[in-house]
Amino acid sequence: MAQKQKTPWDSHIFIKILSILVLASAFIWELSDIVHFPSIFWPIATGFSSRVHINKLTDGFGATLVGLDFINMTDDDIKALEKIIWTHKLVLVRGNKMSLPPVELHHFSRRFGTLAIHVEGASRLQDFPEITRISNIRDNTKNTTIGLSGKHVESFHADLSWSENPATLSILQSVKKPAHGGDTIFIDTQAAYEDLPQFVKDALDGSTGKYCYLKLMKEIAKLSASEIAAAEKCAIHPIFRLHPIINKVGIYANPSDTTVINEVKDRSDSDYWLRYLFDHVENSPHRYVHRWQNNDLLFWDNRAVQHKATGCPPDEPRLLYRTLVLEK
Ligand SMILES: O=C(O)CCC(=O)C(=O)O
Repeated sequence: MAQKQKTPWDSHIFIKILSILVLASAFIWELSDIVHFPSIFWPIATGFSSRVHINKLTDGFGATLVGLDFINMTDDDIKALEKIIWTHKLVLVRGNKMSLPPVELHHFSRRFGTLAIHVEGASRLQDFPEITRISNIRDNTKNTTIGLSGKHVESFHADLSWSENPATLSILQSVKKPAHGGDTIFIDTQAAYEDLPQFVKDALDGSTGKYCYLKLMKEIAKLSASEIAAAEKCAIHPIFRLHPIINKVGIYANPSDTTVINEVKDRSDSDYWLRYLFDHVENSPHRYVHRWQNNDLLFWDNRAVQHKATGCPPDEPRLLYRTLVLEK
């Protein structure tokens, strides 16, 4: 009887060849730190025109970029960075030798779209009103802090969710970190949505919420009358938000701004569901706690994560600069 010819599939040669190729690629990629490969290969790996490495920040979400040169980025580099932010939801750039001066942060941020000017005038940088200070440093002449602090940043939120034109991308740079605390916690709200029981997803599917800036801010006396008038506006947004690029749903309702679920007729039922969602996000295991180093830059997608500051001792100065890229 004729014996069946042995094929590569039979002896698993194909699998072996594939494994060798994968190992070889990993080796070459590691080697690229030492050997200077022609720049033609860089865009294939990351989309950047210069050599940039991407590492994971947590098992679930977030990435660290090493080697990014903010000053000389091409338009394609900006697109590549955007893609990485939408994919990983949160991106850390660490190891910048110098602090990015406000003029560069402003210039760089504008390349992603229109920047917000925050409603709270006292927190704006004088020469660059699109840069907001986040800070506990006191301005004794005005009996306030020079930047947003406390309740403004210490409960989970998505930036500008109270506005009709909220922020898609936030860029936060650490200028002065306190000796203790001052961390920022991020929750992957798309993974948190996945964890919700099906009956909750069904019950709130398609619902919208009323998102108001003054939900917490009205307790804070440092706004001027005109700022209060401007800030009193509320916006309607979905409770669960579909990301238009990534096509995943995330929990957008947040304890900082969401006041009521419009389609739930009974106010106590609405309060119940909101408390349920806020607790679910607060206790979600899909989290990353960022311990700042000076000059760190963090980018995040407000359609995919919520964040809050942990606070720090009031006598330890903390200062960060933030820009927000608007959705439209
Ligand atoms: O201060 C922080 O750690 C977070 C800042 C914040 O909440 C924001 O930029 O919206």
